[in-house]
Amino acid sequence: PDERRWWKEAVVYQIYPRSFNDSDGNGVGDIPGIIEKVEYLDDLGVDCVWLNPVYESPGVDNGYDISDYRAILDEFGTMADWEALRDALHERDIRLIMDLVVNHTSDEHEWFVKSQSAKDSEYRDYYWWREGRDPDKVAASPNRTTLDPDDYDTPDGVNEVPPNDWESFFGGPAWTYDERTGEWYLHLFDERMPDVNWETKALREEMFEMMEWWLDRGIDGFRMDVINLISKPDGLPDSDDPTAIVRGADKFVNGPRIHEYLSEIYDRVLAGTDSMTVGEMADLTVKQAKDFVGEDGDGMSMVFTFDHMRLDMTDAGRWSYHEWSPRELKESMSHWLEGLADDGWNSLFLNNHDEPRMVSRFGDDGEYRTESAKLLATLLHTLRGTPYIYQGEELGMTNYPFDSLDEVRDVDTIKNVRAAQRSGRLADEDVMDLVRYRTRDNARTPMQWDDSPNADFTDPDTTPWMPVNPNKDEINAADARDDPNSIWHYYRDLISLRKERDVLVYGDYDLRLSDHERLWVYTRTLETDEGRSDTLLVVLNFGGDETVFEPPADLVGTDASLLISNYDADIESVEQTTLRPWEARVYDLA
Ligand code: ISL
Repeated sequence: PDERRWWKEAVVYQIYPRSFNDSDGNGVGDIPGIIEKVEYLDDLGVDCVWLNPVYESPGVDNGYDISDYRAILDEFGTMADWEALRDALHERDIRLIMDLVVNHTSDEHEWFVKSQSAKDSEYRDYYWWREGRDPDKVAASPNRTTLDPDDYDTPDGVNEVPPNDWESFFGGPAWTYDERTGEWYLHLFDERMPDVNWETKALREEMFEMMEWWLDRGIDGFRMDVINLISKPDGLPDSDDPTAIVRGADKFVNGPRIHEYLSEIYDRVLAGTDSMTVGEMADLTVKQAKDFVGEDGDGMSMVFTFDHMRLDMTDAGRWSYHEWSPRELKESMSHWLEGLADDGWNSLFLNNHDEPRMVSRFGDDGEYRTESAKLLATLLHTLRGTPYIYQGEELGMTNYPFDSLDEVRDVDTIKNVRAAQRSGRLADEDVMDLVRYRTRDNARTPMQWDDSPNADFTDPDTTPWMPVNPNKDEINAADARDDPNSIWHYYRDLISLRKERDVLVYGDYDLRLSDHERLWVYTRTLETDEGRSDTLLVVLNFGGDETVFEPPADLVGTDASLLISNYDADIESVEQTTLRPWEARVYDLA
């Protein structure tokens, strides 16, 4: 049964601070810049901000490489600025959740500096250090690693291969040789982002204290970065699937002690607080998700999962392309909605700072940009779960027209493209098409506030850290707020509807016409305390063609009004009708 919780009713707005608003004209967004825009967030009506990492960091992965968990990156401001942001949000009843990155730190974190210094350092086991292997023995073993020797450096005279065959998410081996002690350390991401060792009790204690420290500073919860990677199996065995996209995933995703660690986090830090926790977890089944977020789970509020973000890839992973279909999207998301209907809670998103812009990927960023952006918004705000808006989504911001790899800043893109080219999985002539389509930098171009030279993200004379999309003349917040028919106003209406109608939050989701190739049709139903039932019917025409909607027989003729739509229509009842390109309708059957 549905317990009321603030985070179920909330709409979350995700801020990538580097690209949001620059207050001091150095080309990089900052915390005072966010404060200037709190009123904007309040006008839009969002209830909670998820702030991407703002901690001290050398910036190898834009802040996901943390060198001090309790300090704010200079470029972004001071702790006093952060406190002022927290207060400005709270004054407007907007909550604040922080990114929690505890699978790895920066190599500049003092724990790693000490850990690296000597084998007998008391910090040695804060990370994963292992001896290398003898290449001849590895060559003879059945799980022979296929790691490319060009991918890792060992000094002259050191004839070793990495301790196991695991790969990094950014391409190449998950191990780097360190000359200081002649051992290798594990990193599932960049080599400058070593994985911490959760087996070490002292490390766990440090993490719990750090989380408490932030909660004491008045935050409302955490978005937990790659949280299902933190448990590694004993002995760090080779992968059983040498052909996997990221080799070793079968061993380090949802590792053996993951539930122990998360329950410990809950018991030690979160129990008794009203915090929201959202676990970023790729490679998860519905059944596994329940063990994290279900009634008998580890106490997390919700999961961020990625099945629907894989529909446009082949088995070769992110650096491949596969034509997705609306029906596959409907099936994939419905699988999660139905799977967690009675136990657990979903996050609703179609883009974030790691993904292309949703209107370019799942909508139409040309002729029907406005209509399709509104349709996707209708979907996200009328499904059962917590909607996440990624900055600029509410303007219908699009992918960036990258011309060459030189314009790309993202370490993940650069390394993976290089690895895919080297292994022959990606042909040179396909590189730029795929980069334009897929790079995480699509999400990281500056927020488009108006049509001035740098879109008012930074001073007109400054070169911003990422180029501003040239379409800022047509797509920007100032124009959108002046136009009552804009995507921005549509989001605002959707957000306020969720506050008026409990059925949008707590209502059951029932998929109708499930076999339809282009229409996504569902009802949301909530039995009210007075014994009435509140029902909405959502009809989405996924594509640029007109489509005939034949309502399910039991609904034909039902009295209805139009609650919200991206087109005008006079509705008195549910009838057969021809839907226009990307038309989205929410019928109120009350
Ligand atoms: O970007 C990806 C595909 O969407 C993934 O490979 C991504 O790295 C993975 O989803 C984990 O993401 C999180 O942790 C990374 C960081 O680079 C991402 O920005 C973050 O969201 C390492 O901390």
